[in-house]
Amino acid sequence: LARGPVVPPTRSSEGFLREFLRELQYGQGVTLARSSPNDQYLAMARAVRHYLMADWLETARRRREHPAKMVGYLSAEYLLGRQLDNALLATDMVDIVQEALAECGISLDTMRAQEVEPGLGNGGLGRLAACFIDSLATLDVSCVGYGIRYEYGIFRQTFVDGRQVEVPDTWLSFGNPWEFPHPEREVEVNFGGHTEQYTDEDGRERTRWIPGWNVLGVPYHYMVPGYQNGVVNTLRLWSARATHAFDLQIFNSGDYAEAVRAQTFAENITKVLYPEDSTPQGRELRLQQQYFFVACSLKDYIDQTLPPDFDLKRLPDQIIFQLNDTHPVIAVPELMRLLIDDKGMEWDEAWEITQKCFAYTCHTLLPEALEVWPVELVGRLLPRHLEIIYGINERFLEQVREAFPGDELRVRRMSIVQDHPFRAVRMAHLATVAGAKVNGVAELHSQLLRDKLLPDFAQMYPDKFTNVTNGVTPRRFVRQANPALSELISEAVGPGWERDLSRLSGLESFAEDPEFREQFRQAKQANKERLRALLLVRDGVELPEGHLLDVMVKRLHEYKRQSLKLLHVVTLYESIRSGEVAAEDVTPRTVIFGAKAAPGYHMAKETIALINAVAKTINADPAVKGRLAVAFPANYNVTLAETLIPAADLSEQISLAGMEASGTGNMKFALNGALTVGTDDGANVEIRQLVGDDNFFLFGMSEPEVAALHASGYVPSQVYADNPRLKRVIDLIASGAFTDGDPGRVSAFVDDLLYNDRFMALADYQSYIDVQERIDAAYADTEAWTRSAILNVARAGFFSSDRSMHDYLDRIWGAGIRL
Ligand code: 26W
Repeated sequence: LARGPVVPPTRSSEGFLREFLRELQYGQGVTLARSSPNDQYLAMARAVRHYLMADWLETARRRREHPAKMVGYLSAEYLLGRQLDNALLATDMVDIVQEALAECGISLDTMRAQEVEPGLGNGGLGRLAACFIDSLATLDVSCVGYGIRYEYGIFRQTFVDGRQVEVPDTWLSFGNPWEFPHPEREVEVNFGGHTEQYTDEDGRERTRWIPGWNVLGVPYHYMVPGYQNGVVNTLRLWSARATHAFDLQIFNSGDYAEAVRAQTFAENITKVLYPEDSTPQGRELRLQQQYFFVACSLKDYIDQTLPPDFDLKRLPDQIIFQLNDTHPVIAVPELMRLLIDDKGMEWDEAWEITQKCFAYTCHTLLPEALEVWPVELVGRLLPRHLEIIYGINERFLEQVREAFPGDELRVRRMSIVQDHPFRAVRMAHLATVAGAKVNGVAELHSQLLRDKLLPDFAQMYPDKFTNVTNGVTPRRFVRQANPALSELISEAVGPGWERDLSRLSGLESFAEDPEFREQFRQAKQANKERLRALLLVRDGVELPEGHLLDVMVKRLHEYKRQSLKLLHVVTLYESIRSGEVAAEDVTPRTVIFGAKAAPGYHMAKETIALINAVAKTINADPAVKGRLAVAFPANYNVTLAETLIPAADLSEQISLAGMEASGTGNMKFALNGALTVGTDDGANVEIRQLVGDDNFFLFGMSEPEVAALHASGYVPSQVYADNPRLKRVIDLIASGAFTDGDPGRVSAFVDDLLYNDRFMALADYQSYIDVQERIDAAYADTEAWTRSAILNVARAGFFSSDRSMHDYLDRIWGAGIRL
């Protein structure tokens, strides 16, 4: 027994009950009779874990014994969502567990509700990382996800008088049954100090880094189960600890309080996730986080994962590190440092290896979202890395001068180190120079990346640039979030589509079947009822019945244009109030917003306050009752998304064209049978191409039109003056009609629209109102709408993150990664 493979517990409700009660009694130390729901949740989660353990150990053994090239996914964020249901689905244990719990008088739904989701990410980028590791496990690709175990994830959003107030996310305070700490695998990470030259035994001039201080990284392992395939990969999240030296200091100095303070200082590094998702603050602690987790990850891989005598010349055959945006890019000089300073390699050889070990994914087009780190800061925190970055830059600029003689302007544009407006390292340039490949996240984005964001680099390295359109995991976002639709799909196309989403195309012909359409509507209706029940207990919100459910959920950002959606809501309201249209002629609609604002993003917070103010006024006005309602549940997160998205009729994807890199919520909505109203932006372009113009509501300027308007000079106040309807709407807001008669509370919002409007909401206003009128009419034709909704599902199989992973394998990670 001791020498054989790990034997999983019996797969039956009796078997599970035994595991559960053992965990409850011996793990939690309580009897069933005296156990709290939290005791029960922790015990059952650990019992579920038992069923994954044999596969986890077996997967690890298989990967050790048949070493194939591995993907090291480096991401500062993983927005995982709740783990329990995911594990139950991966092990196909829902029924067994439900039955066992029923024996104890416990409901599975109560257990589900106990879990606080690990919110270790901001939005799209973090959720994408979570979808990708899910898909890699399902495809049995060897992958380790590396990241940070933040003690506090994305803040919990509350509203006080309609304004956002952030509350710390204490996700770990009731215990976390999903993680495995490995303090024995701790690694040391250095910071600060200085460098010095010395001559080694062979008489070679070398550099060494004399650090000023250090911390320890303790890995916490998470299981990443594939979908019912016996594969369990690993997510390795790092947590900062004080080095043991601090313990000694207590004895040496006798200053206990000072020693403890130092400990706190070290542990601050992984204390909290930065909640800014577009404007990097250039904060020292953030750079510490970035270096901390990549230094831990590289060291862990080289010293603990590779065989002890491994020849590092062959490193590129063993690993490809995918850089999820620029956040982990400090890994590039770190690998150079390891190879040169620690392993004694020459620069050219180290650089050749490094260039093959990294690939870079860019997730933005906003210039202000590109990270630059002040040279002063990098030099103080990572003096050796700064020297290496200068070394990389020097050799790179030589190549630029060779390729484009006499073009010093270009040299300055391309330099990894900028001089103006302040001396700083441009992380995107470093990533592009070092990466074997650079990819955008949707066709349009990758095109704009080449043409607008990094054109000099695309010219110099045309073959480096490629596209991989994002995707989402069908396990969580269809199978788990939408059981009603999932059942219908299985009946129509047979089981197994969860692992081959292209099979959704089999639904195509069912769009013509009236009986299927009726079942499809019933599934949507069931999801709406589930949402109503949730919002009632979660937010005390009572959703009206029988409405078109119009949903805009995503981070609050000006470029995403929640402001434009708000102008539409106020337009509907104003047209009923003014008597321009009779209330009974209006298609009943409930608009749901969900959005967190970065705590320091003033305009975003003003927009939240205004949405809440508008909602309050509209929902209290009998003149529009039953016709128009607005809901803004606080704290939109993965868990809420899983109930909201399957209930939606209309998906709002209304960013200014050329601004949203891809979007992934857009894909989740389409896969759940919502129709999209959207601009030609990000992955909307591909969604529209696939579902067809008849099943997509396109509006607004195209990216070239945006560029042209920009060039010709955009004057938003002129648009306002020229459009009487828009003028009435803005005037109504400006009058204080939604803010208890106080115009002061809306002036920042209104003035920005009229005199700045960087993202051209007013320019797209009329087009948006027009398309929404078409939507009202289309929704009234129930059969045609359902047909379109089914075709959205049938034609959206492309947006599985499994397909994205195949594209990464083909275009970026290359041969040698076993499938
Ligand atoms: C503070 C620095 C910073 C800058 C950018 C933090 C985080 C970011 C991210 C790039 C923001 C982000 O999540 N981008 C989104 O990435 C998604 C996945 O590729 C895309 O679908 C979204 O369009 C993009 O906005």
